[in-house]
Amino acid sequence: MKKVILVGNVACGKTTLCQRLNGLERIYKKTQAVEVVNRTIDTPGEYLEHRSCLQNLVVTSVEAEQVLFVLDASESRYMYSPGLAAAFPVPVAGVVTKIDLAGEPEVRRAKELLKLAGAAPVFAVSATTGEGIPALKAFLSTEG
Ligand SMILES: Nc1nc2c(ncn2[C@@H]2O[C@H](COP(=O)(O)OP(=O)(O)O)[C@@H](O)[C@H]2O)c(=O)[nH]1
Ligand SMILES: [Mg+2]
Repeated sequence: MKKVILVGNVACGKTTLCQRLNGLERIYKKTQAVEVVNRTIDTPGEYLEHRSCLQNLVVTSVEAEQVLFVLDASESRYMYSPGLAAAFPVPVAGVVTKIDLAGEPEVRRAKELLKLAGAAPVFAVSATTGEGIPALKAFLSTEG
């Protein structure tokens, strides 16, 4: 699997996705600092929400091969500025999470917002049910 860094708001589902990608038991744990789990770098949501911390994400992403912008489909609040992906030194893809909690229009809106932020391709998953996870894993396991 590519070395991945997860970026996204507090509680959007980064840690749960990290656990799912690494085949770990899904246990709630507040992320207080940058954490490396196998080849996944999990980050606190505050790094995206507090704009003065954004540079920490950009610098830390140098360690990764792929950035994932994560967006909760069931939550209308988001912090991705248009074109934000261009600030990162590695490719940025998008993951809409919690699709089990949202309707089709919300999922579509979340995908569009991630595309606007410059993320491509964009996946839609539920870390709870596992829906969409195989496609994301397949993408992360491809070279280049
Ligand atoms: N229903 C549902 N809940 C989820 C999903 N992903 C995460 N959650 C829940 O959302 C909450 C925040 O998740 P967490 O992974 O800690 O978010 P983080 O702050 O981005 O790391 C937890 O209660 C998770 O169980 C999902 O795909 N579906
Ligand atoms: Mg977390």
